[in-house]
Amino acid sequence: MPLDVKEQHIAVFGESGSGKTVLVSSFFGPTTEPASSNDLWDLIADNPGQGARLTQNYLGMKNSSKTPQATRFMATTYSFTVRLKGGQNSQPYQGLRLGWHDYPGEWFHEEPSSEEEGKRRIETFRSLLGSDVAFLLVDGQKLLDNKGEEERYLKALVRNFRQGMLHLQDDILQDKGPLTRFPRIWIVALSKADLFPEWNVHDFHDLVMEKAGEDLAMFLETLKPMVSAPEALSVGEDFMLLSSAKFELSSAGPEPVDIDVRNQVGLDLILPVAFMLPLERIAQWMEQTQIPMTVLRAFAAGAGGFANLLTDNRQLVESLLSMIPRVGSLAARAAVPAIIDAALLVDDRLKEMNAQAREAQNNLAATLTQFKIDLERGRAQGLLRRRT
Ligand SMILES: Nc1nc2c(ncn2[C@@H]2O[C@H](COP(=O)(O)OP(=O)(O)O)[C@@H](O)[C@H]2O)c(=O)[nH]1
Ligand SMILES: [Mg+2]
Repeated sequence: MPLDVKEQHIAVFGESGSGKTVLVSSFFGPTTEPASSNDLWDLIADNPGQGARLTQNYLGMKNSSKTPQATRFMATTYSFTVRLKGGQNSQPYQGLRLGWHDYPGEWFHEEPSSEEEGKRRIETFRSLLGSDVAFLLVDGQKLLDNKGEEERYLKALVRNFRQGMLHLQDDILQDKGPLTRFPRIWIVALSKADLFPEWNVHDFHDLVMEKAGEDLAMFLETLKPMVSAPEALSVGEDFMLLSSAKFELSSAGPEPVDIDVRNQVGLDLILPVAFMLPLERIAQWMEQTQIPMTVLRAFAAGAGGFANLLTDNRQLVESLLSMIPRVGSLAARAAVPAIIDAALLVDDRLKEMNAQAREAQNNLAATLTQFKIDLERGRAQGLLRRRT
């Protein structure tokens, strides 16, 4: 019997060599090891062949310090399910599904080799539209290679992303006009953060904004005409640090001499970011702007439906539920405090709810409140910087 799952998609943009394949391998690989078992859920690769390949990549790094084979130009979509443990029959979902879409950076500055390839790019790109969250990877190695003149790399990177978007704009939009469903949170993520052991996310943020802040602002301007309610777009407001493993390099060559896969940074924040950050952002947008309900609803379809699982206050649940499907702006205004409460639950209340959910073996609520706790932890540890 197929599981009833809640689905969420992320899009990962990064140039060749920026660490995309290693990232997804290190995200999935450890979950296949008995030592890493999670008390609330198992992570499953929906395509077994894909799961086997990722595991192989991971074990190659772990046991032989061997990095995965380069896959230039290849866009790949992975599908994972967070399968909740225990009989969850009374619950609305038995699992959470994460669609993970890799976009190779070359697509942005190299012409397709054939018409067929061009078509495939557009098709693949369309899958982007189902994502709420996009990651723009900044390659830590390239940052290091350009030490002292980081703007050279950073500006070129952001410009390439922007050019690519401009290029595909017509094909994606066709004559549909601005899109309601579109990634609205673009997180700037440093890959290979182990190369900067002394950095926290604010150091990274400051460098990016100082050297390429204008370019990010231009990227935002490029995206605006593509979406309805462009006020509901966060580009360059969220930052994070990622390291798939600690790589020890030698001066002899590019091959690492040791890869310590136990030393990961930020990978455990990917699920919380995918599933909880959009919900939190809805609350912020509702609070500060007049964003049309159609837009919030489309966005909420991904994230907001969770809100009712996060609180036991009936009234709050009802106002949330009524807000998300179809109400007009007046009622929505009235519901604002409620959704904000649910999405911005903090500290003690959150921990209390998490404990209650675990106690009651409500693994869905326990997982979602845990994700929220994880986001707070990520912030406190200086790994995640969210829009304020
Ligand atoms: N220091 C460090 N190096 C990494 C990390 N992830 C990847 N690398 C290096 O970057 C290379 C390219 O990574 P890969 O995932 O294949 O890049 P892709 O082309 O974006 O898929 C790897 O072979 C590693 O040498 C990381 O977390 N830390
Ligand atoms: Mg790759």
